[in-house]
Amino acid sequence: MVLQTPPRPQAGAPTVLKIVIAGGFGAGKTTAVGAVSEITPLSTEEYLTEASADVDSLAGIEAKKTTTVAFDFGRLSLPDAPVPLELFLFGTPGQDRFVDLWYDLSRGAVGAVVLVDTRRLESSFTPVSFCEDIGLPFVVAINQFDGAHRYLPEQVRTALELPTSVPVVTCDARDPNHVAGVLLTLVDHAVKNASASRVRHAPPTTLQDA
Ligand SMILES: Nc1nc2c(ncn2[C@@H]2O[C@H](COP(=O)(O)OP(=O)(O)OP(=O)(O)O)[C@@H](O)[C@H]2O)c(=O)[nH]1
Ligand SMILES: [Mg+2]
Repeated sequence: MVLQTPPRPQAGAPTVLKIVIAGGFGAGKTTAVGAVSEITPLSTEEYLTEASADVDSLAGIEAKKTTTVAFDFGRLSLPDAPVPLELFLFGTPGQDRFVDLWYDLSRGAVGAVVLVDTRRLESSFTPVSFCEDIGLPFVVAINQFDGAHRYLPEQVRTALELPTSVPVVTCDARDPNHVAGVLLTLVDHAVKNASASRVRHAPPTTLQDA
């Protein structure tokens, strides 16, 4: 049997990165993937029913009719980024009970955007802890819903007990330019994180360093 080696990436070919769009129930994950995707996004929306009313609180998002039950998928090419990029976006389901899926969706990802709805900040704690626990670089993007109080990024950082190394930005998840900007912030953060960890784990260069 002849084993075929995979084709080498061609010079100038975009770097393909997998990115997770995380966040609490109703934070705007499906909206963000749909806003920025250049293909018709794959979504797995199901209607909310009375059966979930006790567990999936709609306080503040009473107009919400559906919820993601598996994942969202979208794709975004950024040929003009400093390094041409092709981003594969995977939106998670929001509820904590889907945490097994969060693990599956995060496999091989370079990082995550954690979308935050400040009216329901408590729903952001689990996705933030999840990223911290599995060592997935992440940025926090405050999705500024109409009528919601405008908290400063530093206030949200304090409330979520985030170190200064984690970027906190604001966005409107319905705006493709905003979402693309957040994604670039994440890629930049993930690259810096990877370089820092390479330096931390670099083998000693002299015996004295050992
Ligand atoms: N005003 C406003 N509405 C938004 C924004 N982002 C999302 N929405 C609305 O908020 C609702 C929830 O958005 P989704 O994108 O379904 O949220 P989600 O995080 O995917 O929700 P789950 O998958 O159920 O966890 C929808 O009705 C959106 O139209 C925003 O930036 N501003
Ligand atoms: Mg969704």
